[in-house]
Amino acid sequence: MFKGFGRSQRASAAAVEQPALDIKPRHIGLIMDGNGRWAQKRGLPRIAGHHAGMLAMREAIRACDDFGIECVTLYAFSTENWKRPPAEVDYLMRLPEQFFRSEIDELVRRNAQIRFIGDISRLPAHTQETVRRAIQCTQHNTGMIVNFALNYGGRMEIVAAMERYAREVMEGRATVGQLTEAACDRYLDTAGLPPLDLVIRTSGEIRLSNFLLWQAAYAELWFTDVLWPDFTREDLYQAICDYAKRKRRFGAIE
Ligand code: V0D
Repeated sequence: MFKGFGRSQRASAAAVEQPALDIKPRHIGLIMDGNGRWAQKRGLPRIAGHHAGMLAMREAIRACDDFGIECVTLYAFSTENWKRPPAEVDYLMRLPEQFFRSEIDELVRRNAQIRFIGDISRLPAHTQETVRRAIQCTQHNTGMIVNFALNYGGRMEIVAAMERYAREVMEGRATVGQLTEAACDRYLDTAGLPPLDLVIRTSGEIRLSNFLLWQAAYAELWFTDVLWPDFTREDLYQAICDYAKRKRRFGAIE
């Protein structure tokens, strides 16, 4: 069985390459693309692809934790996804409940903390309820942060940050002319999370699609043609190894 490397920092004999324990991303962003195409290829409805995608996501969360990643941000629903057929949006909005029901025990056992970014207030009431429950169940946990991007858009997040700043100026709690990049970080939804080190996108598209725009400024980007439901911990391991290789090369010339 493939084990990769975990918090105990042991390497598996099955790993062909020596895992790079020295350089490891702290925060990984996942763009889980290709669920619809995966289903289409099998003559299944798109929602079957989303369900398979959820299972792949469960495995990716486990693998991140086993590999000792501090934080993973999962792009589960973008502000653009509202344009999909209503029945599909409806199904997607029920996935948090499904996931919560089957996974919360394991996440609590793993000491994982669930967080969210994006405009939760526009989600259906039952989805918001699940989100709140997931936060509540795990808020005191100190292990890996599992951060769901729900109704999230990078530009919208930056606009909201500017609004927060403007409000602080109006209320006399901030001064114009003293804004720094570090201060901007604190107005974003990702405030308090480790810096984003690696963005992984599946399904062959080579773009960010409004995901963590500000945060991705210095992140490594890793793309694969694998469709999200087919993404395994071996793929994740490959991405993490490639990340370490790039960083090591960088270190050599710096
Ligand atoms: C579909 C692949 C888990 C990408 C993963 C509402 C798209 C499966 C959640 C989830 C979705 C959200 C909150 C939570 C627990 C689980 C989820 C959506 C879509 C959009 F607290 N999977 N998942 N949410 N998909």
